[in-house]
Amino acid sequence: MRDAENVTVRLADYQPPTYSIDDIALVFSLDADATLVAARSQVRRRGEAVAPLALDGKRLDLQSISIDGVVLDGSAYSVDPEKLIIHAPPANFRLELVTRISPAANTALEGLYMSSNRFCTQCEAEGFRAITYFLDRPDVLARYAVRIEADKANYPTLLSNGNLTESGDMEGGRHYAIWVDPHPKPSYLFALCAGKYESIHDQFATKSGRNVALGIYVDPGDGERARYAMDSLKRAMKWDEDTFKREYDLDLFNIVAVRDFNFGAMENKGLNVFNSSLILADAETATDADFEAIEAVVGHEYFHNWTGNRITCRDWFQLCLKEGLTVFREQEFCADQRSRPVQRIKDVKRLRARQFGEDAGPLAHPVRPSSYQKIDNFYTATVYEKGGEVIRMLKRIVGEDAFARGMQLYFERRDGTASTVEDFIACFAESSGQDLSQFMRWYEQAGTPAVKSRGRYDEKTGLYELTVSQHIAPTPGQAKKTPPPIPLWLSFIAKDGARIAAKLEGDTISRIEHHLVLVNEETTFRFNDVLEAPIPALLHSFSAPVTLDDGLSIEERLAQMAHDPDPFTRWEAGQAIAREIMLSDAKAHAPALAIALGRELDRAQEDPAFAALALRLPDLNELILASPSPDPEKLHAARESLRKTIAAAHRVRLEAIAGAPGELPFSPSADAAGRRALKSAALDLLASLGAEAAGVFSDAYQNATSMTEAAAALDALGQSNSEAFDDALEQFYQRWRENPLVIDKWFAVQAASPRRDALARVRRLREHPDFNIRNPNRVRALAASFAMRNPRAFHAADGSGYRFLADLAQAIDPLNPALAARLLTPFESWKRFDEQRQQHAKSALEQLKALPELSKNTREVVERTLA
Ligand code: 0A1
Ligand code: ZN
Repeated sequence: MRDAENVTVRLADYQPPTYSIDDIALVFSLDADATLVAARSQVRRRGEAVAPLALDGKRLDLQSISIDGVVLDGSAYSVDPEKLIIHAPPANFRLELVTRISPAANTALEGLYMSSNRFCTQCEAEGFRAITYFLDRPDVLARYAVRIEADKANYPTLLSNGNLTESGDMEGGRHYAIWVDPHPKPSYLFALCAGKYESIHDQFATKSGRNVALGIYVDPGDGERARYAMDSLKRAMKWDEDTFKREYDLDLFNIVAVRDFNFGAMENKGLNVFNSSLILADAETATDADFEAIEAVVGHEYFHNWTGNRITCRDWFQLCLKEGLTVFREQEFCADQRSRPVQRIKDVKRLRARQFGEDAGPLAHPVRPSSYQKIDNFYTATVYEKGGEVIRMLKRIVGEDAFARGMQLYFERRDGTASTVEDFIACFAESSGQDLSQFMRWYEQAGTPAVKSRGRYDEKTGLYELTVSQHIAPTPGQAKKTPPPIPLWLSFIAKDGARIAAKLEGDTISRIEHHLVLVNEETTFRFNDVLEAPIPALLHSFSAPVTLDDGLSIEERLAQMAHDPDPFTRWEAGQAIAREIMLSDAKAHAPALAIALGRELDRAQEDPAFAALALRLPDLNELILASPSPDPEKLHAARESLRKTIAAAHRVRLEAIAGAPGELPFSPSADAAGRRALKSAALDLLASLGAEAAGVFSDAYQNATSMTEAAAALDALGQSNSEAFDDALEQFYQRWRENPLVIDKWFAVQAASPRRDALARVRRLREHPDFNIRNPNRVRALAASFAMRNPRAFHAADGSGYRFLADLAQAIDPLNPALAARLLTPFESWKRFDEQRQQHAKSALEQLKALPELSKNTREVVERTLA
């Protein structure tokens, strides 16, 4: 069935609901092809006047409807594909509905669906309406009681939110379970899972002495692989108590891992549902990045219990209220579990890789968008990652104490409510006594501020003047911008690395660190008593999500690399030199950078994880974004040439690192992972030497004692054009063919390999018997790896990469619109390229746009990208 016309929803049109539903009792009679859902809701009108009740619904087959026990006459209500409207209901009544749905036919993976013969739900954002008619909006909070009935042999485990109050057998080999969630919640947090699982169990004693039973449910045979997730969960629970004074509030907390899932994971109350890729890990099959992601996402979903579930969003425009804040909490958790500076650099890399491009293209939108067609399309890097940065800046601007007090005020005051960004910010205005109205611009304006700074030092007077300006380029629908407050965490060093104290005009003492806020378009900060020419670092720990043109010379950046006290600044100085060399063909500086990176190698044993980051140059996507008229071929060549200079200069040492035996027994600890990261970085650099270094990679592959090492060696073989790549791939496939998560890696490493035959390879892989268009992980392993990690092939001048992606999205769209729409986001950069590429991208997008049956999700993305 064709979707209804696209309708734009606007924040400015928000109206509170005219009815509330305080309690809902659901009975699920589970059957893969025909599940019956009986819903009994207690409905209450909020206003005086009689008003129609419009309930949301989609793909539902209404079997019966009654009010207070009386079956409704056909004239009392009407049904269309998206609504059930009861024309004149009483003020307070019991509504009973029975709907029939088909989980087996649900390929969209939204609502109730099947994954490997297990039932599973995904209700955020608007999936509950595919289960029953309801006020499916986050500001309607109800208490849920859920009875699940199913065949006992096929579906022995029956799970839902809250606490299990009863279970037992029924006639005909069926059984039931009743789950009651005492906490009122919006429908998007509803969950149900049923099937055959293996489970692992543990316990957590909360600070106040409550004992929480923890369970993780996975496919039979996978139980042991969930241990790291369980360990992460317990650490997250403890951390939230220690850091934010937040305790868990139910007697049990369950996680279910599913193989088919559109996103990473979902924070349903007491019953988190996870993509299995973010639960399952063991020494042999998971990379360190997998372990890190599991820790981060298990933490993220758990932290939602307070930031999202107990305090939820009034409407979907407020999505960042839960997501930005929870990303911030997740990042802080990971920083505390591992190395704070390394975590910060990784978070910045991710922000730059995903969000800066979004902010600079046709899909740019504010952290709090003001309109949307399909909210599914707004689970973006801007809402999540930039949303997290906004919280980090808020903390910098109000200060640690006021931030901590503001958070406690928020938790206390807003608990149990559906809130807005304004409600949140008000807590910090109160705790800090600051006027935060200008800060709201971070939520309202799209676009990455471009900050420019220039310093002038007067040796005679010891005066240093630093002029800092900001500018945000126009974004779709926002031609004019007003300056947001930009926190600058600033300090100075001298050429020899000594820290330089300076007295800010108006201040009484000299300081070695300055916490400033740029509130205007341009400000000159004056510093006195400056004894030497200072090299300024303005964004310690990347204190604001901006681009910075600080005009420093290569020599000054080299001094920062060697000496700046802030690890982020040291790392960034190296990246900036590399960018300059690659973008402006400043090849003459390549040897100097190679020497500086040699020093990183010298001290690599102190902090191998940091050295690994320093050795990785900005990737091609970053260069494309930073280049006014990007030519992917040229940029790739410039990057390879610089990598080659560095690799050749340090070949012996890099080979020694790459060839060092793996550590056994395996440990996923940050330290061990850091040593493996250095090894991977060495392999990656050596890959620039081409097939001549292939022996090192083959050896590294054969001798690998962990998936991290094996994957890094494969990746290097893929880059190096060596024929050994195919042999290793075949070996890898034969070894892991029964493990879908590892086979995802097999697809991904090939799709990301920057070889001349990349496109032919991904085309062959699309036809591979293990490729499955219905499994989002497999689709992303092929398509997202190709479009996002292989920019040279994706942006091929003949448009072949664009056509591949558009064709695949077209095939997926009728099955899974949310996935298809998301796959297309790499097109966001199309307008930055030359005429020929633009034509190809445009025609690929127009081919999609012309499809009459295109889903609302994909249509919105295509139209916004083309606009
Ligand atoms: N709230 C989840 C993300 C999520 C969003 C939408 C989904 O389905 C359409 C699924 C998950 C999180 O932040 O982890
Ligand atoms: Zn989230």
